[in-house]
Amino acid sequence: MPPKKRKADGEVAVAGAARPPSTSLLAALSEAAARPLSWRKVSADGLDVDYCRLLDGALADRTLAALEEDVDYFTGDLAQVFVFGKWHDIPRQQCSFGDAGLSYKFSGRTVPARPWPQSLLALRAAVERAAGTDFNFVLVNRYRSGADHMGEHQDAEKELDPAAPIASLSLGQARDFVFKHRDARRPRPHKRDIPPVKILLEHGSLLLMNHPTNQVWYHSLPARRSCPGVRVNLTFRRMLRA
Ligand SMILES: O=C(O)CCC(=O)C(=O)O
Repeated sequence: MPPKKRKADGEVAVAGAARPPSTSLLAALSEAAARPLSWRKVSADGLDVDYCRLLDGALADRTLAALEEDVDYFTGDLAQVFVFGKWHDIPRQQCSFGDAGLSYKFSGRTVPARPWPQSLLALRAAVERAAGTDFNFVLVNRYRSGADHMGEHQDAEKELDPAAPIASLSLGQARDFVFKHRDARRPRPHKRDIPPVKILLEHGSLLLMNHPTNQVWYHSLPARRSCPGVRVNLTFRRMLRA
């Protein structure tokens, strides 16, 4: 493996700059997206999501290996959040890529989009074909172990195009993804007893969060000590330009 470039805090290396992905991986991703997919619909009050296995085990393994080689994650300020008056390291690794000039506000941070590396362009094309829509930004989250997690939140920022789904591709360790209705989080007497919806996100799976899911439901990826393996998740998004 070639040595990784040294970077200043907060700076992110451009993934894939050193070595382009093999043409066979690019071709296999394009073939995978052209196959008929078997979708499962999950719906509840204001929740509308679709789930399928986009990549088979072998292709998901190769894609994960390419991303592990190519992608460098944020360090320094961009790897921290300000909560209850203190800075904390985020409990996972994160970086983002997108079309020129785009950025995304997340956990009180403005996350800049780095230029798309080739491997992620191929993955984006496969996800776009499966989802039937186009995306201009991706947030990549890497969970080093079952202790890494993401707390309850909504992806309802104003720069997200509400008409486009958020497409979440998962690689590596399977982990539970939990949706919670906004009214189930309210204090009594406004609280409604709506059960959470849990979906296991498997290696190579694609989850589409369709409108109005993100306005009505919160989602999280809870810590799971029984799931020690590395997991990489990519949420492809369509951002509106200011
Ligand atoms: O890793 C996951 O599946 C969760 C990602 C997520 O919630 C997000 O990017 O907003």
